[in-house]
Amino acid sequence: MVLTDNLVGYYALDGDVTDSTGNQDGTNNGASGSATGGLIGGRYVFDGVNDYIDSNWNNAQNDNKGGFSVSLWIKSSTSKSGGEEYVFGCISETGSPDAAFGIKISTSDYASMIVHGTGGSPNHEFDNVNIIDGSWHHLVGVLTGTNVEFWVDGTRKVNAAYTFIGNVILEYDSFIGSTNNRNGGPYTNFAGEIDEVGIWTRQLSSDEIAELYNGGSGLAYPFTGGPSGSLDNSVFFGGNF
Ligand SMILES: [Ca+2]
Ligand SMILES: [Ca+2]
Repeated sequence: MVLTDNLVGYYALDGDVTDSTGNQDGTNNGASGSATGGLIGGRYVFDGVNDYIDSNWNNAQNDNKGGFSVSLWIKSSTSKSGGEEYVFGCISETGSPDAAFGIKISTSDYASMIVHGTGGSPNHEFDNVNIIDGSWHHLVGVLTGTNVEFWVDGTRKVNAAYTFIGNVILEYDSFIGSTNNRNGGPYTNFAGEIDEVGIWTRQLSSDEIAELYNGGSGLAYPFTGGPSGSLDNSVFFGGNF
């Protein structure tokens, strides 16, 4: 397994919103991009009012609960005490309550993740560590097939068994810098900077998340410069694993 396996969208945000995988380029709606100033290369700056990037990625045909991961970096020094702000997400219309997946900042300025399954079930919602400090932070949300994981700066802060009963079908485009509210536009926009957004239709392993975090330096697509490079682990470790 290599990091590019099941990578369905990667937005380096180096002054444009192209998808490095070639699957679907994003569409920028007001955010300000540049070729420099990011964690790796450039990044986009969001005003917290109406800026967002439509990833143009959706997955209406699949239950993402079976395996799904989103990795991104954020930087902000603007307190969210006036209202939570999404940095990535989609709220679907399938089922009641709606399916949803989101990474956001709570009103306590905590990194947070939310997952809804369809069909009437409890939310998974996780507050964690305060990250509104003007520095870059790595956030990864993972659905493993049985558990929800939330990683902050290379550490798994949450590992909780699913309690919801339904599917996590993301039938509309996921947004970067906000969340898509039932295909009705952005909801709770983010004020700050976002860089290196990746979407996988599988679980990322702890080793892979460590590679992406890379001691706080990040790892540029196509992920050939990390601790174990792009080598398949079965080859790297001599096929014993
Ligand atoms: Ca970048
Ligand atoms: Ca604006």
